[in-house]
Amino acid sequence: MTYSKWGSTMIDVSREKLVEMYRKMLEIRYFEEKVFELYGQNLVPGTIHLYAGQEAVAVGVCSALRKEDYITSTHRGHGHCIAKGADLKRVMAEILGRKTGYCKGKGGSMHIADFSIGMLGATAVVGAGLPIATGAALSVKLQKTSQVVACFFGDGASNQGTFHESLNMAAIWKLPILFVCENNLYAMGTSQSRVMLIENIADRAAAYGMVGTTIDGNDVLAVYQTAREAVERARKGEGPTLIECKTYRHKGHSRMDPAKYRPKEEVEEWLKKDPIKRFQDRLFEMNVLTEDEKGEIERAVIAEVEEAVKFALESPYPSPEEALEDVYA
Ligand SMILES: Cc1ncc(C[n+]2csc(CCOP(=O)(O)OP(=O)(O)O)c2C)c(N)n1
Ligand SMILES: [Mg+2]
Repeated sequence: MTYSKWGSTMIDVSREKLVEMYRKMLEIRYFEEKVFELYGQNLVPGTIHLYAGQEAVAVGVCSALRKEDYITSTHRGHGHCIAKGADLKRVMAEILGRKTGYCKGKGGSMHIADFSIGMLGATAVVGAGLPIATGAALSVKLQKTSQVVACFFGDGASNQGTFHESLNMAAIWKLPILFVCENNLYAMGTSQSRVMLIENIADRAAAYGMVGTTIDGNDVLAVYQTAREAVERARKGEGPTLIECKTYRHKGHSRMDPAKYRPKEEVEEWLKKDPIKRFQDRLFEMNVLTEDEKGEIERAVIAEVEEAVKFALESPYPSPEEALEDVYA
């Protein structure tokens, strides 16, 4: 075991696990860069919301989960899917609208789900993941399995009614759930300070009698350690936790949004806190990673993403006759 210092806490985590976390974060980053490039080439039908910059949240949380545990996602969901172990090829194929994708190319970026790895789905409706996650956690409790649920959502979603209803229900029923708020300071072009009088969204946990904590969402070990503690409490029947991760998206809200509403100094400051660079420096310091190993990992990840792109581009589009298949409403 390697012991890594996080704040005043020592985390017991193996070298393999640390490298795996680093690799997953890189996978998400390269994947998103590729999606951005493909979008620019007009190969992505619909819109996209990129996760680059927020990798430490998805990877930190999902690294504390088991395969059978559940997650719910958002419109910015590629990172959650990848962190939970989705097949890069099928994710890319879905984003490019191809038949080999998770929804046979008919759902696109915001509808990817993979029940075989506990990924209950992305959703275009802001705040819609919260009641789904709460329902999943209730089912876990009633069936007495030892699973837990991690529910990802944004700062904007925390102003929706679904947030308040879900947190209250989860608290009174002591459901095994982690409410993971990715506070990237903006909901589209609206900064948090324009729509909330509080600075820390985790303060809202107290209103439901729930444990709440605000952490550095760009420090993957901080996220991992906090998620582990919340998972442990959830598995013991001690109920939900609200974890607010302060983070920042590198790109605009969606498509080609240049995000001109963000002050230049703010962007620069957050780019310096890039979660991947920070983790990489930490791994060098801890002697977990060498320059050679870093290069090897990068090459392997780039090859894997390129393979996913090739697979997607070589896959056919669904045929018009299939348009109404698998449609439930
Ligand atoms: C119910 C609903 N209202 C409004 C929208 C339009 N919309 C899409 S994303 C978004 C902002 C969401 O912000 P946040 O929850 O902070 O997530 P982020 O985009 O920052 O990841 C809005 C308002 C929507 N999709 N669904
Ligand atoms: Mg936001």
